[in-house]
Amino acid sequence: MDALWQSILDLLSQVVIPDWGKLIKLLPLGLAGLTVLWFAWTIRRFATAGPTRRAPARLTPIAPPDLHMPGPSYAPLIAAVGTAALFGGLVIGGPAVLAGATVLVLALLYWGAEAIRDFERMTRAARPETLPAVVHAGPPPGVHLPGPSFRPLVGAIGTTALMAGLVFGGWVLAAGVVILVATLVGWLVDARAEYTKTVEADRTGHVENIPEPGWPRRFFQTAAVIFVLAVLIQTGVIPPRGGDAEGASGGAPASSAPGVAPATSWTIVAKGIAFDRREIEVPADTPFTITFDNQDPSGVVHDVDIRQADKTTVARNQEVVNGGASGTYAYEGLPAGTYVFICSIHPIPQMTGTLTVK
Ligand SMILES: [Cu+2]
Repeated sequence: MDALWQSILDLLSQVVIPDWGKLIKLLPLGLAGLTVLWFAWTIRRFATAGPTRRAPARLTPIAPPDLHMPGPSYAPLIAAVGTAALFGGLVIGGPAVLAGATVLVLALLYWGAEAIRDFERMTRAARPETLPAVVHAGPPPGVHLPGPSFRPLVGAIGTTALMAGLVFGGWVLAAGVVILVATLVGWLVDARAEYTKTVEADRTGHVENIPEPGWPRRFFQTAAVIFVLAVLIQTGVIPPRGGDAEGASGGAPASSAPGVAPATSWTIVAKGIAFDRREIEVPADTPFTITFDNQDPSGVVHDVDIRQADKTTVARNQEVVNGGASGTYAYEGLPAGTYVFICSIHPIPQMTGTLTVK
């Protein structure tokens, strides 16, 4: 009897004190089963649903007479393929980007062509045989339109030159100011001429436009020459004072060069994008200094680097000094030999000198 009772208790304990760990593991399975059951039930409902519509059968849509419905088109599908190609290209990178972009552009062009064709067909259908001829010879009476003018275009170019001048400073800025001022003066001249015509109209009762301008070719040419010259001077390709500057500042040190005595401190002045001396001499393996005075306008920076005689291999590198400032460069000693000292910003003859180390 006891054994029977015990077996009943064991059986009940399975239900009363369940093994939660095992049951929780069954939860996803249970949910999946429920989902499958729900789908099965839904599919069955659809399969067995009878006709539920009581209204009359749906009519085939017919657009009202004035409305045009575009026909079916593959363009959106093709454009989607093109977009996918572009994104694929972006993922793969390299030439695939170009290929993807090409596919997309072609797809959009196709879409555009289709739309234009559609539009033209529609307008052709809607257009009456003859259009009413409404051709105005000019503006309505009482309205005066000024004639065409190149001033806004030229003004934009002048402003661009001025902005470039603000960025690069110095001579480019001067050129920008000159070009813009010339533009604005020309604009004022035009405005004055128009005003004169308006005053004249008080007498005659009719406003005449100032003569139609031709292409301002001479202005463009002059402005281009001024701007290019300024850029060349600014970059040091052309010395601002021409040949006489080279003769004055370049000739004198050259003639006194043989008399240069070795020293451990030197002073070099930079002016007009040129060094004032082109020969210095220092003792071998001895530190030396160069006091560098940049007398060019602010924004025109120079430095004094030391390079091997090939003018390319850097031996000692220095920071730049801004125009209007001066500084002292300290150099570590160099082995005996011939070097050049050079401005790395303007590696031109006027900013290159010989450094003899003895
Ligand atoms: Cu320089």
